[in-house]
Amino acid sequence: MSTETTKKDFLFDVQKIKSDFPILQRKINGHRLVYLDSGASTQKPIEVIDAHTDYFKKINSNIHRGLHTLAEDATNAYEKTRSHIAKFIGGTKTSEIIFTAGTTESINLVAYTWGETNIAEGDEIVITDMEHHANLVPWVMLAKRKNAIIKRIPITDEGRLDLSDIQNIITEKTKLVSLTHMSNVLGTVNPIKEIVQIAHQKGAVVLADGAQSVPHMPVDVVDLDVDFYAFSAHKMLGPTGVGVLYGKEDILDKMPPFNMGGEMISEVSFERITWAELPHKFEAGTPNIAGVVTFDTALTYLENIGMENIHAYETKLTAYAIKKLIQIDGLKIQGPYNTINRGGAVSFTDKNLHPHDISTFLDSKGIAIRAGHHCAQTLMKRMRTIATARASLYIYNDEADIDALHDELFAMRRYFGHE
Ligand code: C6P
Repeated sequence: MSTETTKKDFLFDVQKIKSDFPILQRKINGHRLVYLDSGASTQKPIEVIDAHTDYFKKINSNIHRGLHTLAEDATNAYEKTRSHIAKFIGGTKTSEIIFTAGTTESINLVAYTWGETNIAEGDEIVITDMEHHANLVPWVMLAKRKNAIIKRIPITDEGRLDLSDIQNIITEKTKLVSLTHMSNVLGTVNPIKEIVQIAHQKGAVVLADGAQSVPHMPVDVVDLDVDFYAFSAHKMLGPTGVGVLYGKEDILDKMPPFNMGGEMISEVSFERITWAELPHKFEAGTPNIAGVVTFDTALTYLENIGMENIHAYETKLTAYAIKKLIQIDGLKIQGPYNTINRGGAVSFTDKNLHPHDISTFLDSKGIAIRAGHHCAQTLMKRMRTIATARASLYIYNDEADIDALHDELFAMRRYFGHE
């Protein structure tokens, strides 16, 4: 993580940041685009868009194979991103950074390799009541295959983890604790470090789903002491189809490979096949080279602002959003009302209107939010709702965007006769 730009000396010039994102100039249904769906995927600054084009204009080639200049340039650019990520998440070894297609694939990789070899009948896998399907379905299916047991850390009505019974939930039988660092629905930031300590005392490994945290706050996986950490480039200004799995080297070393094919082997004969060194053992075939190379520019863009500054700015903007939304009659925020250990995913329900109708109305005014179950159906059930509307914030949002959301929600209630 770059510490050159400190919290104190950085002026968060959101207008300048906005001007870096060409898509924000677009009109939607005749209105200025107010993009409040960054939890689903963020927009891309011009630097990232140009880096993608430049890759194809200047260095396009396959990696780790060719001996010609282009192949070397592409390999170096690809590996440069790996080193950059290793620094970005706390100074890990590059052998511990595996490129995948996204958070979903990163978690599936662990479930199908570590999970298949380490989970046996009667073992316990602990998740929480606020997981995205990406961190729930692979474990439920693994448990079914192995006759293992899924246990859940419950949540409070406020939308925080309820750790009051944690010593009975994580036990000596627990092999894995897999939980989200930040909820994509509630915005809650979970105490990963505390949970890692408890899990390690009981001999369990911990996977944290960082899809919603790495883009918004400084994350140091070494300090957190997690065993696995997963995230996606497209939620942090980078391209789609690129994800990261961080894993501790000693654990990755013992895991079998995930996909079989080219580049993940050392020697192949009909009698015996040996695997490539880390991290290549887990990167079979031709990866998304252009995407990985482009991701480097996204990381630099974020570092130039500084993750501390991003976190501080978004916390202030989240507080403003909550303050404005609670002024609207009939609207309920689903998730913590204060911004302590809370990110900028702000879900809400309206006592009269379905979230899909809210989203459609807002879209007619140029405002993009997400509505639905947010790939968290079990969480919806716990919240006693079938869906929520969700505004999710990022570095290019400002108070004017929140005001637009507030004013149109207010107008919407009047329009539907629910003043
Ligand atoms: N959440 C949202 O709108 P992928 O699709 O693999 O990049 O990320 C999956 C994922 C995993 N964990 C969490 C906490 C997530 O929020 C997501 C993606 C998006 O909330 C799309 S459903």
